[in-house]
Amino acid sequence: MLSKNHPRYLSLKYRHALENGVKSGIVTPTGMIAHGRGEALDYLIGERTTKNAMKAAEAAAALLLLAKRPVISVNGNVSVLAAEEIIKLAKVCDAKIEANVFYAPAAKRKRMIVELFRKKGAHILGRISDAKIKGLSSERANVSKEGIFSADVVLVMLEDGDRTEALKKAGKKVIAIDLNPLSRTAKKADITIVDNIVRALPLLSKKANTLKRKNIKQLKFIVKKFSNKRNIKESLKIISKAASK
Ligand code: PTJ
Repeated sequence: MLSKNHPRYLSLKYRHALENGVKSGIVTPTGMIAHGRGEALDYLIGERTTKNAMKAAEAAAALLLLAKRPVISVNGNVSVLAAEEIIKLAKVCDAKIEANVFYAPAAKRKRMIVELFRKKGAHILGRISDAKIKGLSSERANVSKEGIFSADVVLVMLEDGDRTEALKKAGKKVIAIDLNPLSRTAKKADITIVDNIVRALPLLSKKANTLKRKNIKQLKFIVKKFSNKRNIKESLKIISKAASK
């Protein structure tokens, strides 16, 4: 019998959560495809957090602590895989959480996400979309004025597409968690953590808790010395090394 921390056991647990999410409608059926893509890439990085991802997580935690209006954006997949870890991170970084999805029926699915978080004791934004992010034609454009619209730092995950670019054009800093270092999201973000969200989110909370002892100057230094381009290159090296073994 597999232990509860064994990657195979966890992988079945997450698949099951997503399957149930698709049945209830909170997860879009395409979410299963996104998850499969993630599983394949996770396998290539050894289903563990690399040193490289740790460096990115440290810079991301520093940026979240420096932010004045940080927002964590959650969609269907993220909600069923890691709602509790999101709530913990939001508390540590004093961030808002907002439901934002790509696939229809967007309003209904966002309501379900808000409800899922409410049941876990967290009030999140997304039920009301009273602002738009310019340059986006998808549902992702519809946001909350007090949330993503006025955020200075946005944490995004489990998505690819043009949103990161649009958020950056709107003057925001973007942190992404993405197992694919070559996705548009990963390449356009200011800081990309190439890791599985189920490991990266608790790591971010841990790093933020530790970095809370640092002053603004020290936090700024951590962010400044981080290069996303270099970090992505390193992640690609890890993947190609695994693939050539
Ligand atoms: O709930 P919605 O409507 O917003 O739909 C969301 C999905 C996930 C369906 C949508 O955004 C989508 O299709 O995403 P993509 O284009 O498949 O991109 C998802 C990215 O996340 C890919 O680069 C995957 O490798 C990556 N990914 C998948 N699972 C994980 C992951 N990254 C980190 N942790 C994971 N567990």
